[in-house]
Amino acid sequence: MKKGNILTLTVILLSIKAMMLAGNTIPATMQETTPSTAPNTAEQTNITVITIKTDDVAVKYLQSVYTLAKNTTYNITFINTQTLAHNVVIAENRTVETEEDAVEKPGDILIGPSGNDLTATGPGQWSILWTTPAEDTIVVFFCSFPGHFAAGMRGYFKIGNPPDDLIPKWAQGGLIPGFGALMSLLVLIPVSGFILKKRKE
Ligand SMILES: [Cu+2]
Repeated sequence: MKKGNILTLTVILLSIKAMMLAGNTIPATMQETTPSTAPNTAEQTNITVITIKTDDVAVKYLQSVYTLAKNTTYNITFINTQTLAHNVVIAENRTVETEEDAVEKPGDILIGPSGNDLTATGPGQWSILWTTPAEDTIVVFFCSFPGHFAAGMRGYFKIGNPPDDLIPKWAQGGLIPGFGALMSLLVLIPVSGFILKKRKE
């Protein structure tokens, strides 16, 4: 075999090996994405379903921040997995900063039993269609059963690209984000130290 042919063969074999290796390194989670659309009726009209679910034990929702598009209709589905009664009140046109604010008011949207119904119990599932505001804003939602807002059963929809000062005070900054940044630094310092040490060697 000529030298040139051997070289070509080697290049081809190396390329095949590289392709195989590349194929193996794609994480399984990146190969498939599942769109979050409802079956049957909602899928026909292409309405996205936003699911707000209770924690299995704690008086809070599993997810508290959702980013939605402006002037778009969503299917908001509330799932209560607990025997304790809960609901979701969307306070579209007002701010909700305290437990006193966290009661049902005219203009609010109620999903599930009313917080004024003290005989209500869970579990259950309720859905409504809601069209988001046309401007960049924050809309708070909460559970209106007495004491549940204060316990942490609250969240907000980020509609479009709202300014940070619209975020309710109970959801701003505080200990947790600062703590997270500190932890990241503590992890990064030894790692960068190790890299620098390796480079010097
Ligand atoms: Cu509740």
